Amino acid sequence: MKTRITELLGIEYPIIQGGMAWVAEAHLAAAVSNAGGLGLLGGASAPAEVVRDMIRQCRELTDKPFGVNVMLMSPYAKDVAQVVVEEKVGVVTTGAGNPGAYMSMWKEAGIKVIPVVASVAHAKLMERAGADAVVAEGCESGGHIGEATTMTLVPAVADAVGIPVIAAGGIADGRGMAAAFMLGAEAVQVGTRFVASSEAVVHEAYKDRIVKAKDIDSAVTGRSHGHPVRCLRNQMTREYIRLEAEGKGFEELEYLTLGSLRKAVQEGDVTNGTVMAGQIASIIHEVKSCREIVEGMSADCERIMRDRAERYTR
Ligand code: TUI
Repeated sequence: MKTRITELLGIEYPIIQGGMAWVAEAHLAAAVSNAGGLGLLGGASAPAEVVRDMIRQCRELTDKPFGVNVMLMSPYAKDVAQVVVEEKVGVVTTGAGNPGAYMSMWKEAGIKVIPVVASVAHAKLMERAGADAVVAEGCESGGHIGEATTMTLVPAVADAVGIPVIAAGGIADGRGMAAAFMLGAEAVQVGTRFVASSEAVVHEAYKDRIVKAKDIDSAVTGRSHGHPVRCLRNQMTREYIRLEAEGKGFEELEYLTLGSLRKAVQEGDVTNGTVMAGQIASIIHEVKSCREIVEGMSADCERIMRDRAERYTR
């Protein structure tokens, strides 16, 4: 499949792996890139030197293009922003904020910059600031989310900007990918589906929780204090949501989630840890290799787009 995104990034399939905190490390990113998509390393809240090591490790594992996600709420964001320049990373995506302060530095270094946006206003701002593309991320996504759904955000952003749009949030198979293309996207960013991949260095209990998730298992914590995070329901989310209903604020609630994503991803504590995952977890029924995911999604997407066109236009 050829789109402006496959051309821009020099990749075979228009599939980008989300830069997920604690999950998007070198093995996963390299596996996605080796499969023909774009792997991303998640800077998350890691110190800059840890991100530098991840970049160097990823280079050992693939000679294909890969990128780094800079999480702008990180206390180390400024240093990570510098490291991607020093390490000559080809592609940077950003999340959870406005990357305006780093834009000229990255563009001067020849980096392709793709901010994740959750609104039309932010997408327009990023286009004016020189972004090469945007990821329009709907609130079906796991982790830190905005308000709009993928179904409404993607066409609205596609209408509002001239740069290519990558759809994210609720996409885990060829049907979702085809739907995103119908909404005006030229690639998809996929998170949860890659967490449940054989190459993801994630505790088996976390993968199993995704594989067993039902449609109603998704919860959002932190809406009351303006830091909404989507994850799978468990003891932690029940307690969090109960305390939120009692009117507890961000500071009081933060202790519940401190280190809790790492606890789930690395220790497999899916009861008290934070199991970030998108709503689409419920259609994921087995762990697959990154190659199976990338090739399977693309093949199904192409077939669906061809078949449906014939079915509805006869
Ligand atoms: O960043 C994400 N998802 C994330 S980051 C993350 S680490 C974290 N953990 C706990 C609490 C908070 C963060 C886990 N998941 N997705 C990209 C994304 N960006 N979604 C929404 C946004 C966003 C929101 C507001 C982007 C920009 C924005 O405001 C723009 C502005 O002008 O400030």
